[in-house]
Amino acid sequence: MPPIFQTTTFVQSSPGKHKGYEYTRSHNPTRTRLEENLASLEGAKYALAMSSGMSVTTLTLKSFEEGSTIVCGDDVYGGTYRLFTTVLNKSYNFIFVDTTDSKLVEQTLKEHKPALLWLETPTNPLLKITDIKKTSTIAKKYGTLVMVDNTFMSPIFQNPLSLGADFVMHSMTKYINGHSDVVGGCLMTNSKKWYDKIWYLQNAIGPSQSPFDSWLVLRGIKTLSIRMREHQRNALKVAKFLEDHKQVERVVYPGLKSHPHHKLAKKQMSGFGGMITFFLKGSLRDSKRFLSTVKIFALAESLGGVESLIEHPAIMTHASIPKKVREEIGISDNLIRLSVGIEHIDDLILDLEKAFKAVK
Ligand code: P1T
Repeated sequence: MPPIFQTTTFVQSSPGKHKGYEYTRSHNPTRTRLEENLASLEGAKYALAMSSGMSVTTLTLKSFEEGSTIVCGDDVYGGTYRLFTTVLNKSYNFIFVDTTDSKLVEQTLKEHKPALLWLETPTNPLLKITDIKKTSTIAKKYGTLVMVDNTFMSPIFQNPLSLGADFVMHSMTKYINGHSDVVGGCLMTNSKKWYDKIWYLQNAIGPSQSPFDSWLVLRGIKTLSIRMREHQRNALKVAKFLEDHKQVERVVYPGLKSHPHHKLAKKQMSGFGGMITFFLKGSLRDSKRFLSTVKIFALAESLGGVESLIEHPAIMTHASIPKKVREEIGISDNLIRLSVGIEHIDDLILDLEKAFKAVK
């Protein structure tokens, strides 16, 4: 097993002459092991492991010249939206568009010639799917680089670099680690130039992943593939249960034929993942009642751990998006998001059944 190099610094043979490692903010052997593993999972040449998904987002953006234009999908994790619209908007111009509409993407790129196109696919929480290959081809025409936040699929079900993207990121907090005990993020790319730029910022600014957390993530990755298989197996059953339920207005799961991008999902992903979004028939009060009744689905932010989680995006993960914008894109008060874990399926269904009864 890889040892944890739980040290901040490394002895040098003579001043300025180190033996491969110098200081843990710059490099650490346990983190290097993790980064090699992450690169291999995404079929990338380079990977960086940082202390959160948000650090990866920040440093990637910071590696672009100030004043650059960034085009971003209109449905992204609330924290990404908050970072772009309240912090990084002082240095960059952001344009939000529905990236599932490739004509609209082409029009926007043609007009604004952005430096970067930021895609989340499937999106959080509406599970919209963007055609990575088609969009990356369009982006190349206009000299725009493409980032895909691949958190929801994990490297097991989708590999954006192979579809033409320039960068991939994950919140490792989610599926990659999988045990809800580490906050972390990673970036993968085939470009030495961009890897060097972003590593420089990681070292200069400081959000490098700690040795212990790197070790935990390495341990989590050992079961990533079987966890993803089980997440998906349970999620498909839960999605079908919800689709048949008369108290449900609509279910969104890429593995259902009713998903508007189901065909694209089948083409671009090798699985559908464990995330489900559904619209409960009823009011905000009913949603709250539902969320407070479930027991096996833990009411908490985050996703991708072995335990099932449930949450209310409008109040929780996406609260930093103004209500008007939320309503425009469809994050309504009766929208509930599930991260389906790997518990016994009967327990999960029974838990949801009880919550539906409580609302009735
Ligand atoms: O939480 P952190 O590791 O910093 O990752 C941020 C992040 C980035 N990208 C996506 C798609 C995400 O879902 C997240 C974090 N999301 C949640 C905490 C959540 O409950 O949706």
